[in-house]
Amino acid sequence: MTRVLLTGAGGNLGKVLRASLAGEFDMIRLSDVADMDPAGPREEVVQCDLGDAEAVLDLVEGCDAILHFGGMSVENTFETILNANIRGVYNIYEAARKHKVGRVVFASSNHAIGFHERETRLDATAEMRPDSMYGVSKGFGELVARYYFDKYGIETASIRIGSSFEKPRNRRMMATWLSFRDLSDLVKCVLRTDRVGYAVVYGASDNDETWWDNTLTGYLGWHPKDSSAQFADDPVLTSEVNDPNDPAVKFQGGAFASAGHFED
Ligand code: 15L
Repeated sequence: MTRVLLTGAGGNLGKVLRASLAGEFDMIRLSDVADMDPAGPREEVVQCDLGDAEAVLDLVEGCDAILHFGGMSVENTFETILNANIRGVYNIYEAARKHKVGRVVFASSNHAIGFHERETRLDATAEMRPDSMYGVSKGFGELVARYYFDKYGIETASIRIGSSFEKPRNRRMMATWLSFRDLSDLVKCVLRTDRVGYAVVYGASDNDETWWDNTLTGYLGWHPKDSSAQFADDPVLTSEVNDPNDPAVKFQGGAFASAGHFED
C-alpha cells in the first residue's frame, strides 16, 4: 500500500488520520470539499466534491488504497446526504473499479445500527437498523462495498465508528467512545493485513460498557488499547441523569434515534 487516498481529510477524523499516517506511505492524497492545510512532504492536496463523478475518477487515479472518510458525518437534508454520501460512495467505488484499487476503508457509522436497543450485543452479522437518513446512507455505503467485493473483488473494511472524539461527551459515549489512537491503529491494521475480504468492524475502544462484538473480524489483528474508563469520574458524565425509557437512552444511536425527521 504505497499510494493512499484519504477523503474527508479536512474533517475531524480526517485531520486525525492525516497526522497519524504522515510518512507511512510513498504518497497520501488528501481530499475534501472544504479547504485543507497545504501539502507537506509526500502529500498531495486535492479539493473535490464527492458527488462529482468525473472529479472523483481523477481523484482516485494512481492510488492503491482508499480511506473513505468523506461525506456528511451527521444528519442533514436528503439532498445533502444524497450528494455527499449516496452519490459520493458510489462514485468512489466506481472509480476504484475503473482504476483497479484493491482495498478500501469505509468510515461507516454506528448509526447504521442505531435502532438496536442497548441491551442487545451486536456482531458483524447484525441486522442494519438505521436511526436516521444519515444512518441509511451509511448502510447504503456498506452494501455498495459488499457488492463491489462480491462482484469485483475490491476489499473493504466498513468501520461502524462509535464516537471518536478526544473524550466521551456524555454517558452514552462511555460505551461508544473510540480513541484517536485506536482509530488510527485500526486503519493501519486494515491496510497491513494480507487479506481483508469484506469486513464489518465496530469502531469502539476497549470500553468497560460495550454493546459490540468484533470476534468475527479478529483476523484483522486489531486490539484497541484505550478505554473510556479513564473518564468515568468526569463531572460532565457523573452529573448526567437519564430516563431509561427515553429513546435516546433506550437505543444505541442515542439522540439520532430520538430526533424527529430532519426536514418537516
Ligand atoms: C457519528 O456517526 C457522527 O459522525 C459523530 O458526530 C457522532 O455523533 C457519533 O456518530 C456518535 O454516535 O456519537
